[in-house]
Order: sequence, then structure tokens, then C-alpha cells
Amino acid sequence: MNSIKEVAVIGLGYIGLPTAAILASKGIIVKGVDVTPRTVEAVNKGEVPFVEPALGDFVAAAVEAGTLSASFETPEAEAYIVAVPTPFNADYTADLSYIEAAADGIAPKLKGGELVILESTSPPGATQHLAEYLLAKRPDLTTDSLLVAHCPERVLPGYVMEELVTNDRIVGGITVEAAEKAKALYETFCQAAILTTDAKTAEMAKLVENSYRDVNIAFANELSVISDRLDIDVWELISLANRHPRVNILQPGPGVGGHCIAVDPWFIVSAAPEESNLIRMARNTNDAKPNWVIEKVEAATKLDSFTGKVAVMGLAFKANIDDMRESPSIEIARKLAVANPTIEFLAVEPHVEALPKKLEGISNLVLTPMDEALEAANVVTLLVDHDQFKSVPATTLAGKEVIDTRGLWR
Ligand code: SAJ
Repeated sequence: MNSIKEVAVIGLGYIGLPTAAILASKGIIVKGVDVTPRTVEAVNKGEVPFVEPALGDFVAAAVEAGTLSASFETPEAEAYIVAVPTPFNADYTADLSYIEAAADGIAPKLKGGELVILESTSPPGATQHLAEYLLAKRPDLTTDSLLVAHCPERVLPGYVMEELVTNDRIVGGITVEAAEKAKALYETFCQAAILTTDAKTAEMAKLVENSYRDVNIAFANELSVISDRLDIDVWELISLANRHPRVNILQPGPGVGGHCIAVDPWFIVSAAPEESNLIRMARNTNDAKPNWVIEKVEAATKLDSFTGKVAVMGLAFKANIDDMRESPSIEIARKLAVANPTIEFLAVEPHVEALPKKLEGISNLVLTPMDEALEAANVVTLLVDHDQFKSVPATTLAGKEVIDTRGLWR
């Protein structure tokens, strides 16, 4: 039974804010903390600074009810949930600086007895590191008076509010007591099974889930390149092979994006480099796919001394979201535009009103409404299977060179 009535959530991003809002919807007083003024301001107005279905209603209702607020300062609380980014460094080791910065904010507020939950995806040993880091700052506390656990998030962007409730969860404690207390807190909103283990196994479980998917997407991406060489329709090939009762091949695309699947496998590779051959190979296979797409577009634009325009359909890392982190489409659009300055690239992304920072200042790359881009372009490159793109009639594409990396228009 949960006894915690006040929670601070550090990091109000794609995971922290939904977690804060759902806890607040259960009557827990939630104080969100973020370093970005736009985020803090939006949340205090009951608004969400990014696209995630249903989240807006939760945030608006919780702010209205007075159970959710945001600030820059870490407050005192009975429990802290850390949901900050864990990017990787140039050598593929995890960058734990955001976790340490969160800990720097938490440490002075501790009185003893609090629960600190790390939700950020982390390499094996990071939760132990967080516990030691906090205890080094607060030598007056012990592992009995500071409960630290890892509770990795597993929700799918676009379905977060649903999956927070319905997905099973793994909770790994530095101590059994920490795991049990964290489990009770998550039981306030999670209706599925909450499975307890040690912190390192929980960390690995999360990394393994995303690596499993990465390896399987790499298989699909490799099949698409092989099929292209052999002049076979990979989409037909996969759908036929998937009629076997024990085969379920995923879908090829322009590469793997997002902050998770394109990142997490590296944490395993860097923890056990000699043993992680398949996982490393899958990462490299998926990372090579954007360049393959670029070559296809360049081959199309060199036909008959191309003087036209190229539409680049979709910049998000996957369908129906505005999240562009690690998006292969951004890499493809940027490299194409920079390498081909005489061609105009018309980027279409219905979920944003301005180009992301990584694409700013490239004069031959312009954010363009879909209809305008499709009308003007001679070459159309489909990178994201957004719903808006599904309805493009075949007549609109007739006579154009189409490079469809998602099999949407086949
Ligand atoms: N992709 C393909 N082909 C496919 C499936 C996906 O090319 O058949 C691409 C997508 O276009 C995208 C990338 O892979 O660029 C990742 O998309 P995704 O939908 O597979 O996953 P994410 O990154 O949105 O969310 C994943 C989920 N993990 C798993 O499915 C194992 C989610 O449950 C995790 O919570 C999330 O990572 C995370 O935060 O770790």
C-alpha cells in the first residue's frame, strides 16, 4: 500500500511529464522540476510543450485541481523520480551528467527515509552509482535511510497515457525495501504486473528490450537492401514470409531513430564490448540505412541533369509524433541539402511549425506544406509513415520519381 503523498519529478520530458501527470491524477501532490523555461511555463498553465495524445487532458486537470505544478528548483518531497536524458558519449559510454545534476538538486533536500527512483534508461550499475553519489554528498545518510530503485519506463511514444496503465513494469531496488516502496508508488496508477528484482537486472532488462527490437529492425533493413539489389519488393517479401506461423519480421525504414532504440544497445556494447557482436552489428546496420537512402535520392536526382525539387516527407523519428530526437529523416534531409546546394529540398512535417535546430540555416531546405511540396517536387522521398501521408492519391504521385522508404505508397 502506497504511503507517499508528495513526489518530485525531475525532468518533465516525454516520460517525466506523463508520469507526473498520472501520479497527480491519483491525488498525489506532484512537483515537477525542469531546466527549460518553456516547459515550466507550459506546465504551470496546464499545457503540454510537445505532442502526446491524451496527455494534455491529464496535465490540464491536475494543474486545475492543484495537484501538479512545475518549477526550476528541486523541492522537498517524500519521493523523487528522476526522468532525465541519458545520451551516449563519443565513445558510446553513457553520459550520466544529467542524472548527477538531478542528484545535486535532490541531495540537499534529503532528511532521511526518502525514496529516489531512477526512471531514465541507464547502463548497468547506474542506479548503484546514483545511490553512492547521493550518499557521498550526504554522508549522514545510509542505504537504510535512503531508498534507491530503478524503474525503467517502457511506454511507446504516441501511446504513453495508455501504456503507463497497461504495461507490466520492472522495479529493481538497491535494497528489497526500496523495490517494494517503489512498487507501491507505481501501483497507484499501473494496473498491470509490477515485477521486482535487483537494480542491475532491471537496468539490463530495459536495455535488452530495446536491443531486441533494434536487432530485429536491422534484419528488416538488411532485407530491404538485399531485395533492392535482387529487384524484389521487400514489403511483399516480408508479408509473405510472415505468413509462416513462427516468423514475424519487422518493417524496414530509413533507419532507426528516437532516444531509446538507437541509443540503448550501445550501453550493452560498452558494458561488454567483446561479447556484444550481434548487438553492435545491428546498430551499425541500422545506422548505415540513412546513407543508403541518400544514395537512392542522389541517383534519382542525377537522372537527366536534374533541375527540379525534392520533397522530403516527414522529419519525426516515426509516425504521428513530433519527436525528432535521433531521427534518421533529419540526418537524410540535412546531408542531402548540404551536399546538393543547387537542388531545392521541400521538407514536409505536419507536426511542427518550424524546422528543428539541426536543419536551420540551410538555404535550400524549406519547411513546406504537404500539398505545395507534392505539387512542386519531381522527386518525392517518403521517410515517415504519418497518417496525413497515407491519403496522398496515386494521381498526385504520377510521373514523379518516388523513393518510399516505408512501403506506404506501394
Ligand atoms: N522502426 C522501424 N521498423 C519497425 C519498427 C520501428 O524502422 O518495424 C523504427 C521507427 O521508425 C523508429 C524506431 O524504429 O525510427 C523506433 O521506433 P519504435 O516504435 O520501435 O520504438 P520507440 O523508440 O518509439 O519506443 C521504444 C519502445 N521499445 C520497444 O518496443 C522494445 C518503447 O516501449 C520504449 O519505452 C521506448 O523505446 C523507450 O523509451 O525506451
